[in-house]
Amino acid sequence: MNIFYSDTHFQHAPAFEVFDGGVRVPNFESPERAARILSALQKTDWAEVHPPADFGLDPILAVHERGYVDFLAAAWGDWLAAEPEVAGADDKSALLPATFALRGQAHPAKSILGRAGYYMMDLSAPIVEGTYAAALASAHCALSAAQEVTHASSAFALCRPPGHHAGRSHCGGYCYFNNAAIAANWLSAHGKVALLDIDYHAGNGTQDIFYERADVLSISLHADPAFEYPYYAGYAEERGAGAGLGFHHNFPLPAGTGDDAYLAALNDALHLIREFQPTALVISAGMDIYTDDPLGRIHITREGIRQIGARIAELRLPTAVIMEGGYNNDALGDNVVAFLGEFQ
Ligand code: OKP
Ligand code: ZN
Repeated sequence: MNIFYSDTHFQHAPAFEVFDGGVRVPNFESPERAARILSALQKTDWAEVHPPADFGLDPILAVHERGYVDFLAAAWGDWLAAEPEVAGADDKSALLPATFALRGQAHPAKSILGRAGYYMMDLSAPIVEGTYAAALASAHCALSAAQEVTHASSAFALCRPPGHHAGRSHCGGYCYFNNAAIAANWLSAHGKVALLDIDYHAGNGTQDIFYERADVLSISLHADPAFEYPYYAGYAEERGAGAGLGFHHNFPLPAGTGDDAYLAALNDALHLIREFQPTALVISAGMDIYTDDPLGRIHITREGIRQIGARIAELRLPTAVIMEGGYNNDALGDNVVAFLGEFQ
């Protein structure tokens, strides 16, 4: 299987994120994650690692609003140039605003902090010097995997930073460009596409991007947003709108969900995909469903992860697997290998 990976991700390494209660914690979405996945793949006899091709900005601008892309590109320089808010408050280690726009009443802001608060959904997407370069390389890994499955049965994009919380015009939850959505949109020029998100967290960004489209079926299995991040999207009654009504599906799962209940929900999702008859499949592959994940509260075993891979592979669709979350670094590489091994 061809794997698309870029070292550029190392340039994105924010030292911290902010948890509920305003607590600064070391960023869970660390460069080590990709290093662990890469080294586990290199130990197999079926993974061939390649750098991504350069697709430029056009396939990204087909998914994300121009103003948002411009913001990401300029954010770091603008942040360094901005005056500190109060004398002494001059920690410039990451751009992270403290005021967020309500989209219903947001006067266009010119200052860097105003734009940051408009384009960010939370305190989990700090911008540092290398964020834009890493996000761009990550999107190009996803596009390379998409291109690969126009002639191969499967490919893996070892994306970092991840993407599924990034919407048309916002970042959040460690995500800046929505890699899987960019790949699915690129593939949609060739026929109908299904995007299945198995990350532990609801893929609110992907939901936002495809909500009114009927040519991309988007499905997300995740912890119920009634108790889990991202709280404001991912409920079962959200099923698309306009032409896209009926082409988005959420499967919220209770805390403590184990392999059997997960696989039952997955079967329902796979049934929807079969009925849709797509020409290609994109998987948002988050390994934070794993039972020992520090951010997760469901209990999928490694054998469960392997079975999830096996059932998806049984669809026999050209499949681009896009890396999303997964924060148990010791288990992450083996979990990815268990999942991907089923696509051989
Ligand atoms: C990204 B992905 C709440 C903190 C939330 C953001 C989690 C982002 C997950 N206590 N932090 O879907 O794996
Ligand atoms: Zn996640």
